[in-house]
Amino acid sequence: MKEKAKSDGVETVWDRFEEQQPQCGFGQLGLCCRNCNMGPCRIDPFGEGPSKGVCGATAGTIVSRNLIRMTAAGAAAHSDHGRETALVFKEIVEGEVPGYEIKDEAKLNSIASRLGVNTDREIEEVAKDVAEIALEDFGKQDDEVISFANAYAPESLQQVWQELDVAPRNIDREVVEIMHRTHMGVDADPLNLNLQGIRAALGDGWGGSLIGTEFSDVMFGTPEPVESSANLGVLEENKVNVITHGHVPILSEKIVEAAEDEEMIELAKSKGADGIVVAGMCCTGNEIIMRHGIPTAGNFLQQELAITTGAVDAMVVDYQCIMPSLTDVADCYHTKVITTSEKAKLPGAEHIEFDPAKADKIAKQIIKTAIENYPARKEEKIGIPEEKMDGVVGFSVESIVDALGGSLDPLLEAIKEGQIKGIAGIVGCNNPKVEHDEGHVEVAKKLIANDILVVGTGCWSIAAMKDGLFKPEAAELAGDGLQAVCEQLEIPPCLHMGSCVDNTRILVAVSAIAEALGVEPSQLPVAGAAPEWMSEKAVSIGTYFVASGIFTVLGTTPPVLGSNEVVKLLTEDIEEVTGGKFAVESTPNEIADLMLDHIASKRKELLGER
Ligand code: SF4
Ligand code: MSK
Repeated sequence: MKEKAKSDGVETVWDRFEEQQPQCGFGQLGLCCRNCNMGPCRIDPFGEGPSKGVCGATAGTIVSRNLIRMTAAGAAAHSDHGRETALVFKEIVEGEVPGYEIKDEAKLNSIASRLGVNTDREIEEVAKDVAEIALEDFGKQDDEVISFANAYAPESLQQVWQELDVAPRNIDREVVEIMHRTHMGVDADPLNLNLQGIRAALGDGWGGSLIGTEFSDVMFGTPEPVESSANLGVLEENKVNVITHGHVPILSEKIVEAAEDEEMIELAKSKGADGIVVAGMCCTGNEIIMRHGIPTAGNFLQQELAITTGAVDAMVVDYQCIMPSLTDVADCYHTKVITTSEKAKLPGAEHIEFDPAKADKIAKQIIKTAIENYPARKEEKIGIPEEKMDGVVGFSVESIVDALGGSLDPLLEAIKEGQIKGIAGIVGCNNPKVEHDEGHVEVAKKLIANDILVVGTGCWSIAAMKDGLFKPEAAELAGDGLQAVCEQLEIPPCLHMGSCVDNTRILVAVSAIAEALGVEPSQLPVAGAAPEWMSEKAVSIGTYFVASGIFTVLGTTPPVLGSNEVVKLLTEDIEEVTGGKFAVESTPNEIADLMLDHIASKRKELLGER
């Protein structure tokens, strides 16, 4: 597809990446500050030029401020998504959004029970209280930990947070406080700055993102195993192809329904098409593949290539991870790029603003726009690759427990016996700094070969699926122990747990395992990796995992190397307090080795293995 792009005269992310070389060294090291207009200031990493900004800020201060501003942006993105989900949920309860309903009452009751809400009432009453508590977590003004973190995080973890004074008090406040503290002349202490970064990240993982996941399950159903397929080959030449790209399931759920509407199918036929294909991309794709088995066209680095097939009649985007270049690429074909959120508009795109109160009508309008664009295809530019891969997805914590026969015990037993040596979470994006999908796939393969059960989310999931790692037969690539468990349970050795906000499913699973074993999450043979991360959300995700006791390996280097003090804090010192820490490794082999070593050392401590 890169070659097709070239011959069609389309510029892609890889071309622009080349044009940016060499990228700014100060930026790579985190040593540039432009937080006030006495700057911009740069610190000389070789110690020959300036060692302080105009205001006197040191490398440690500047690197820390830059890093936690990344965390703030990532936490804000996730949590704003979570808030939107919670607001629609509240509107369901108030009867203001007729297109939506409470689909999973059992999940709602289980959330309510965790929050201490009385469930022995009409479901609407329960829902009202749960919605109120969630929204309070975004706006309360006291200093107590947010209710969702309090209800979901293990007691031992919460104690650590209290001791460090990093328990999140309000999801939004922690983000705002980062912006305050990093303003010129406020917080200059690297440790203090990074602690606030941790607090905001915890507000994301155990707050905003968690609310996003849990309420989406209640409204759209908790995922269960379902077969589907992934890669650009899921597009069909003779059908109207609609791609939904971004992160929020609120609209894409309705687009899936609208595309199945007889009236829409008839309209597509009247334009000469055989039907309508809806395919996902990035995490909107993950949301609809997990719940409905809707195929996924690709992950982050494939968004431009999808349009390059010449067969995408509409690319419908909500927000996050949407390249502004999409409209330039679409100009070379007939594709309509449709923006739907007031928060995320693209010059050159058609804007059809989404309103949950008119969800069905708007979803139909979008599908209709795609259908009407079908006859505008440029025949000579159509070229859909054949590649697509099948697999089983839909592994929520609930469905994993179901697959295990109703309790975690068989998994715990397999871990204790050594059939499964440990669990690894692989998450995150694509990044043109590394070969597309290679890190994701190779790390996963090495881990399963060493009897590590792999779970993951985001663009990792799409990479793993395209490589066949979600097929039950992929168990053949696993070590003998893991292979036997997979065959017995009829599951693949790599499990798709959802979108980026659904990393909270991994937090919940790890917490449940720790509690079942009576240990802290940091004592478990568990490790995480983000081999190809690029987004600020990944900074927040990595930080909340580390602050929750998980060893996390990054495959692309964060902009922190300009300060040894900050590097030491994140890769060494933090382990003494939270039990988790970061590491950075660039090759998939070494990423996997670090995770394997960590898991082996935890097994030794926990189970006395040699
Ligand atoms: Fe320079 Fe300090 Fe202003 Fe940053 S805050 S731009 S280091 S003077
Ligand atoms: S979509 S945040 S590129 S995983 Fe969630 Fe993929 Fe990363 Fe976006």
